[in-house]
Amino acid sequence: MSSINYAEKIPNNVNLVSDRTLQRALEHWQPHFLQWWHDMGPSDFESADVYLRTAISVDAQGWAHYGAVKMPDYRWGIFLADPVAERKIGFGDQMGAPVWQQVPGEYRSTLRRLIVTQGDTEPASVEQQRLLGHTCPSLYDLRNLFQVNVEEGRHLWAMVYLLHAYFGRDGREEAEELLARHSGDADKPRILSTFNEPVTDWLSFFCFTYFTDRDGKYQLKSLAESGFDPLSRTCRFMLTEEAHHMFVGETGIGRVVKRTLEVMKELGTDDPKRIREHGAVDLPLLQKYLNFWCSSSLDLFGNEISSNSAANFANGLKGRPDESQYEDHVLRAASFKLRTPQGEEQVPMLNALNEVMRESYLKDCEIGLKRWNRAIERAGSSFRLTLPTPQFRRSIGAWVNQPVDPRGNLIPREQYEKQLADWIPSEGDKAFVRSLMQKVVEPGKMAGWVAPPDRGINNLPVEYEYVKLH
Ligand code: BYC
Repeated sequence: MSSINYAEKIPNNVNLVSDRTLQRALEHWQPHFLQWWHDMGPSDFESADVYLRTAISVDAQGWAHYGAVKMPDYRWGIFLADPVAERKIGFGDQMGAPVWQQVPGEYRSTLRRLIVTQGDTEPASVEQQRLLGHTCPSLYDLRNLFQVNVEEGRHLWAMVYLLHAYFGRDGREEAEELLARHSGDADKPRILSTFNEPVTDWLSFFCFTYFTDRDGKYQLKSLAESGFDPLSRTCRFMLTEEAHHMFVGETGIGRVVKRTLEVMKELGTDDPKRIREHGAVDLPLLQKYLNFWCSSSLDLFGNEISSNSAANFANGLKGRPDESQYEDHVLRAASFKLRTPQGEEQVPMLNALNEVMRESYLKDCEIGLKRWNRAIERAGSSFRLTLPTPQFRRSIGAWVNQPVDPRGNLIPREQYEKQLADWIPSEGDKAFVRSLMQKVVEPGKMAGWVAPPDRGINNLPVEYEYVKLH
């Protein structure tokens, strides 16, 4: 077990004290990070005591330590999963060779780009969620939001550590840039599209943590396979934290469904207008939010055909999630059947790995849908929530700007434009959802559009005062 030394300015299990230059570089970056947190992190809750989980060691028992913390005092640190003895590269043309403890010169810029792209999403999500605290549906939810936020901050630290420790001066410059780009900024936006979308209501937050954090899970899993061992170990530990973020999404949407079903039963109707008048989210409206966030998150896998992904795999930099479940780890002879607007094409598997990942991601997304639909079915409604087809509303790749409906049919563009407001939230839908977003901060009380959770955090009751506001 690697334990974390909390006496140090930057908690870590990478023996930071032994490298004074690195320690000084990170200590120089730390106040910039704190200033960014103050300027761009959760607004107006700096003096609140939040019941947060902090990692105190990286093994299964010790990584989650709970206690009341003011967010600016959160101990953001650098934690890597324990090394695997004699680990070998598990895929690509160098399969079986020992993993690298240093960055191979020929892969330096590619690895830096991958780490920067990953790192950029972490502070971006905190910025996107900056104002949500003001409309929290309960203290339980407020605490979960802040837990997600501080951990995204820690994930930024994880990537900044790699940049500082392994990429010299350009790594340090990239670390500064990670604090200089901002979500939705006209001049310096975040790198990936979804991370510039506003997340201004809690329905979007639940969808974001369900769909977008799940992209995080898949990308981190594929980087956890990397032949660059420090990146692999970093991502392995990040995945333990990521699971909670998706839990927030899955149970959040589940609680919205539950509350809607209660209102439907109470009113004896599934008429969206009546349900909205009663202050709940009708199921067709929820479907629109799922369509929006799922399709946006699908873009995060990149182009269907990508020479980047082929090279990353062949060179051992980025594998497939759970690489060991596959039989062929080289893929030089394999091909993939790809659906394009022009018809089906047989393409080299190596070039189609973004699509392979997108497909397995979508399968994972189905899990929550099944659970929510079971609840809907049990309540006697014939409505079913679905995922949009991956060809719907794509802004990258073979299907970019193609008029495809959520079921995957290519339809006349005019019809598509007209119907889009039936498939993703219209301005009116968004205004309605915003009208539901009223702050509820009495311990144990919930906003009327969402059911209480089944249980509280860390065996505490739901009524516990998870955030003490001052
Ligand atoms: N928006 O060859 P292609 C998370 C760029 S989420 C804008 O298809 P490739 C989290 C692409 O970067 C996980 N640009 O790309 C979740 C490339 O540009 P360059 C984040 C896009 O390399 C919630 C160019 O288009 N981690 O952790 O095969 C909260 C050519 O595209 C987009 C990662 O993404 C887009 N949607 O694949 C907090 C892992 N898509 O490089 C956190 C690291 C593509 O030619 N990143 N482009 O200038 C990667 O593995 C890859 O960069 C991508 C793209 C999978 C993103």
